[in-house]
Amino acid sequence: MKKRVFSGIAPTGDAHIGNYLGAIRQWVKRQDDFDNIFCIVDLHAITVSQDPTILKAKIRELSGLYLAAGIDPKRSIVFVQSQVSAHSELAWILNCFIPVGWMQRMTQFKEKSRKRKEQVSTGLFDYPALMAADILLYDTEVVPVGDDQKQHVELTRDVAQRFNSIYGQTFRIPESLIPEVGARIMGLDDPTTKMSASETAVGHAINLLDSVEVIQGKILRATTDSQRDIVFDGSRPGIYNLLVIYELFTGKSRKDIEAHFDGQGYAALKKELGEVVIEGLRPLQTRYRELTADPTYIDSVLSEGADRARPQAEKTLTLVKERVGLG
Ligand code: ATP
Ligand code: LTN
Repeated sequence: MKKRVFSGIAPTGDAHIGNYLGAIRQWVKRQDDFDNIFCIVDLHAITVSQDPTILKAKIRELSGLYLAAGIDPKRSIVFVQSQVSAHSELAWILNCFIPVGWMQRMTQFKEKSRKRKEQVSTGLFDYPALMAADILLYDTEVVPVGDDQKQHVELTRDVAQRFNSIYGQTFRIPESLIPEVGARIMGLDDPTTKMSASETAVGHAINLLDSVEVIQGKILRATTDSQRDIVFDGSRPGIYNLLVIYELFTGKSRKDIEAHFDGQGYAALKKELGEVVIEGLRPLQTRYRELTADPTYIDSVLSEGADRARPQAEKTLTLVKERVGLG
């Protein structure tokens, strides 16, 4: 029996190379090692305000990107979170077992609420309870995510343990799986902040569907420093981030990369990095265009995915309700 994997991405903004290198590419690489469920977490998307027409389109776009990146719907379940109502139901129940103090410690909430000028929703605060429900519904053992989600997986473990200690063994305790390199790709405009879909500055992120010209332009304008050496030095975040992206797209060793750029300037690095990223994304972009040429294909994959996920989720939900004494 393979271990169960569950992971997801919110269909907010444009998917970027941080999502790809930190999450999607890892899922694809280890697709055969696990029994996978990959979700498009649209209920998480509405924790911040969304335009309905755009949200609907982004759900299909992100699904298409999962498939174009190599997620095979025959080997992995791909579905949209809101199509399986057990996610919302279990999130409510788990809410009742999560002390407010745990939620208040979540750094993602603190950062997101600090940045937002408009009102912060209760949903944004409660985001980790819904994520815990996603994971716990499917007896998940492994949650492959970027570095920023580690704390949410910890909270998931804590609430699962708490529930189990009150009601007896109900949930399996999951673990996060975080890549050694690429778990935290930084913004090109500001290499001290994580590349993020909700950051709207034009030069911030390389999006997976960006054109050749846009990718080149963003990399050429990336923030660096006033030094010269092209070496992996964590204390120089701009150059370090560009080199990590280069490393991940080429698969070359750090030693070889440093030797390759020895004596060259930042302009040479940026030019070559642009080419490497463009070539690295080309197969995904081509496949994306092929897949989306048939407008019904993605919806059929999603509907089949939800049909496969639903019975598993309902089984867990029924057990939980019984344990709690509901109904
Ligand atoms: P938002 O800022 O709107 O929350 P995001 O760009 O951070 O969005 P998420 O939907 O939160 O993206 O993340 C989806 C997956 O991609 C998660 O596994 C997350 O850890 C990973 N991820 C997101 N940003 C990065 C990044 N900069 N580097 C590596 N992994 C990332
Ligand atoms: N919060 C995650 C997205 C997410 C997720 C999940 C990831 C929602 N539910 C379950 C793994 C497992 C994020 O990346 N922002």
